[in-house]
Amino acid sequence: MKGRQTTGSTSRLALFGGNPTFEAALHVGRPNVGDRERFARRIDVMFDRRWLTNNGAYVRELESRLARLLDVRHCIAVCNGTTALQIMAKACGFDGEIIMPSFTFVATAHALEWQGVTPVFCDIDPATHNIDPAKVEELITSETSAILGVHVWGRACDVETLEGVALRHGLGLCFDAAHAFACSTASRMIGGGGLAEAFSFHATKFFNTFEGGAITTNDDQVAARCRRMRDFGFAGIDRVESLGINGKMNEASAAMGLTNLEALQTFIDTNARNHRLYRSGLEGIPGLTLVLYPQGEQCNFQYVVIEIDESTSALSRDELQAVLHAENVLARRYFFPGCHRMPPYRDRVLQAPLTETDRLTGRTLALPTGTAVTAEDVAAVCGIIRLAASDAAAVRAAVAATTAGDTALAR
Ligand code: T4K
Repeated sequence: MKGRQTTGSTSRLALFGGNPTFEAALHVGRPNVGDRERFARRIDVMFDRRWLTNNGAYVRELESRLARLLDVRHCIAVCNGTTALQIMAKACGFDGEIIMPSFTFVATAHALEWQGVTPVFCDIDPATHNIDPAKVEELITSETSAILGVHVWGRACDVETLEGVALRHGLGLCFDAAHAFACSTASRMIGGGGLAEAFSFHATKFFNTFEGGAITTNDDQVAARCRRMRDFGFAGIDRVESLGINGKMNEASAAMGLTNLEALQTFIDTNARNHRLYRSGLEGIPGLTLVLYPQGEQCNFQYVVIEIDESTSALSRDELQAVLHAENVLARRYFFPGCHRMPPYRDRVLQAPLTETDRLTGRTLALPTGTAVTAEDVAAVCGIIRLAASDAAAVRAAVAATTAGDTALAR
């Protein structure tokens, strides 16, 4: 453990001048790293082959392993999750408007906006944090080309109902599965839903290729278009068949992916253990609930997210975050303030109120997990939260004083 246990009186909290529990920052998403020697050996082979990118042997091996794991016909590896979303939307022929949730990482909206497709934000179901299919229908206009669901925290959208809506209105359907690698829904691996799904393998994701991502699909034509578009539109030497971009995954990234795949179960087990420990460590704190994962499904437990209901909690989400940051626990407010409140979207008129989204963005806090976070670390984080909640009035006053001090300094 990198820190000490924070128990006893709140005066021990760093907010009141005590030493931070953690000497070094405890991040929400330190990268999970598989066997370094195996990775180094793969890199040696890569140099021997003198093949560094552009559909190399490691990329092809990774794609076929991922397709098998996700039980899907095609997997197209790309350089990051944002590019995966862009290529997916373009390859599916989407234009005009796409209905998507605002409660997601801003990359989901940016990927569409960047290529001239307008994101139309839909409210979420507060029980699942995912796009509310009942609210999708009222946003459909003559400009709508598709619905983009996001499997937030790795918990699947209501795929079946969204499929029904898409079918009724002749719309495309695809998914941002950036959080949902190695998760299942209705006992099927996420990856084969809608026309296509887009994954992120960013360093902070539970499975990473440094930077990277993939598009998965069961549609042969969508797959062929994605492959072409990833490589400038080339369909053969000197033969460009469509608009394209450079979305290629390099061989070092694919080598990292192959190495991390070998350690996947360890990553999942560690995340599951941490989640279990947070669950017991935070039990019974009024107003605080831990986001749970569906029983009986495969799950990566990538995110440990707490929801703080200010009407029953002694401290607000932001007060709790201030306490944790003072202890060097860098909890994150994913996905505050919601895409619709960020530029360039915030000046636009909403087509429908985002009441549940606005409520949720004020309540969620992501806590550190992953293989860099030990059981002792989790116990210490839970101890800080419990201690802060036990003397909320003093904590609230200290946070207010710190904030007032910061404001005065800024002037
Ligand atoms: N769709 C969704 C739903 C997504 O969540 C994302 C990405 C995307 C699409 C786009 O996929 P990519 O194009 O990124 O592949 C992070 C990640 O950068 C982002 O990938 C992720 N979602 C998002 C939820 O979280 P930040 O701004 O919080 O990243 P950053 O770099 O501050 O990292 C988070 C923590 O991890 C920090 O506290 C520091 C620590 N860290 C980070 C890196 C990069 C490390 O310890 N080591 C590292 O190497 O967005």
